[in-house]
Amino acid sequence: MKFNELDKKLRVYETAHDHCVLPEIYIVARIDGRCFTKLTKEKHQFESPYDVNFRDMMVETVKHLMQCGFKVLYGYTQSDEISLLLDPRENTFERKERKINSILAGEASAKFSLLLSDIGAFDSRICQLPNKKLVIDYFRWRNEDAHRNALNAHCYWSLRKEGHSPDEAAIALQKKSVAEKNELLFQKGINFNDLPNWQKRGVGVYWESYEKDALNPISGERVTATRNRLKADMELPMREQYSDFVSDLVPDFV
Ligand SMILES: Nc1nc2c(ncn2[C@@H]2O[C@H](COP(=O)(O)OP(=O)(O)O)[C@@H](O)[C@H]2O)c(=O)[nH]1
Ligand SMILES: [Mg+2]
Repeated sequence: MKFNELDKKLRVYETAHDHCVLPEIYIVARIDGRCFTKLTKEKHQFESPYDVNFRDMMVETVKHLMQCGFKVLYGYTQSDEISLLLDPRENTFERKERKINSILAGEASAKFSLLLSDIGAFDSRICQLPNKKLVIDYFRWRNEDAHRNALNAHCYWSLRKEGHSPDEAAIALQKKSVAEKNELLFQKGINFNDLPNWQKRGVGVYWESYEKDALNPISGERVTATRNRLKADMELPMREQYSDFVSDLVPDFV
């Protein structure tokens, strides 16, 4: 068979299910570490429940994803996951879902592996959100998830560090309410309210503008130029204030 015939015959199998996200649908990608339970506790001994080096590697990975070819308005990370809000006008690769997912998973895996000096792989999935309210609720959901995980993880690891087995610690927490978990920590000298906010709320990454001294190359005059840089925010607000904060970052369609 000639190349042209083969090309025509086989191309359809490659492209027929190449779904494009429709215009005016917001795209949020969630990139998640693959088998990171094993990676953080067996292959590498990161501090449990929270490790500052691990957090910083995740933040660096978010920053890399925000500069790898897509226009990303907001990045958010908690635990081993990253959420990215793409600019709604983003049209790279005609908004092909497979292309966006494979590039983001590949770039995240490459960056994180370099930082770790070992293999750390990520998957990626896209949420197609039809309105701004849902985008705000999406980020609120991940923010609340971080909060809930922080309470559970601190309780679990305080029991483990006292010598309880994984099963004993899990069973002890199974039927406890939020108030009882707070009390459990308090009895062990930990006030949940005083724990670092990045653990309870996650870390947000967004663009900020700043003034930079520069030299006009033609006139030689000193001028100030406005530049953009990424800011990692470890003190995110929570609840309604977080929804308002996200709302300010999400553009309306015009
Ligand atoms: N030791 C440690 N583990 C972490 C940290 N952040 C996230 N993890 C772990 O990463 C895993 C993320 O959960 P999940 O994605 O459901 O598990 P996976 O399917 O094994 O990747 C959990 O086991 C967390 O305990 C950290 O700062 N320190
Ligand atoms: Mg994971």
